[in-house]
Amino acid sequence: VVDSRLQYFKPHATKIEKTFAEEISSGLGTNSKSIHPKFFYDKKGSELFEKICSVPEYYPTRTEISILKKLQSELSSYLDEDFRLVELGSGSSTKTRLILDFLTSQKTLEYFPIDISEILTESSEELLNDYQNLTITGIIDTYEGGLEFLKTYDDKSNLIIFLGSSFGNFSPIDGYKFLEKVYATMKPGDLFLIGLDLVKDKTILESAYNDSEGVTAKFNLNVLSRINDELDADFNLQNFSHHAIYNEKDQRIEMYLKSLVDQSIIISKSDLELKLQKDELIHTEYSHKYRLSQIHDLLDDVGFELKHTWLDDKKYFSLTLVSK
Ligand code: AVI
Repeated sequence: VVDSRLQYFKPHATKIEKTFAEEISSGLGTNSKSIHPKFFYDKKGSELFEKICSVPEYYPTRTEISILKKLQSELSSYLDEDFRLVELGSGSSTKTRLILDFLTSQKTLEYFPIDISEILTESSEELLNDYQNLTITGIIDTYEGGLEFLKTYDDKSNLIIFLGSSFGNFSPIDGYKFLEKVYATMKPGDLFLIGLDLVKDKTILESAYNDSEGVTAKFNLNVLSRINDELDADFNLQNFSHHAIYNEKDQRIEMYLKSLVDQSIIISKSDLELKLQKDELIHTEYSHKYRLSQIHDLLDDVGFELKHTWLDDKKYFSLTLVSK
């Protein structure tokens, strides 16, 4: 029964694998060294991210959940009779359950999760067991690849959701291009729901990315283990530390891996010998925080029509619904 309700597509599998070695080579083979945050999410990294979501200091997940609970009933009034739910960066789909709870209560829903991590297959099977009124087309790909694939389905309208402030991990330029891509994929009447973290006190922000259990540190360092395993490299994780600070001017958490010694690392599959000095930083992530007016201006600039913004009581996090 489950099988007939589930299918997977990996539209650009070979391209994704090739890109890893190349992107590591170009990111680390320059003076200002960086590793793109999309590479955090191997199986172990995705599991660590799930753990981050429940550490006490990391407020975004539980805050977004509290808002999703509020908007459940209100969202229905914006939706067509028949539509498809598309999720960008679905991960474990935990938060999606809050939306599925009410969208599948009356009729069958088609769900298209898009995620670069294989975690998608596990979460899809769990969802099908828990929701009878659900069919799933899982797309294992980048956001862009998944959106491209979605374009080939023009039978019904789409509600595209992008939760967790994952948008904040883009650089401003890439973020803008991404929104343009979402907009271009949408048909008139399609809806886009985006969850974004808001600017707040620096101490709250820095604690969220420096949790006392050290889960964020493990998550950050895990990308080096991944490079060791997949690209035949010899990073010694003991020689690095996690470093996360809030840059008030640019409104973003900046996450780095700091080299604790002078060292040289071989990354065989990227054809690279990486030399690092003591205290040198490898940039691994930006996590931008927004003011409400900036969110509205940004979405408006791309061409979206604003429908509604929901907030929590402390105004820590936002969910904004727009249409094309
Ligand atoms: C996935 N993304 C929105 C998380 C964030 O808060 O930027 C990733 C993360 N990095 C460290 N903690 C969480």
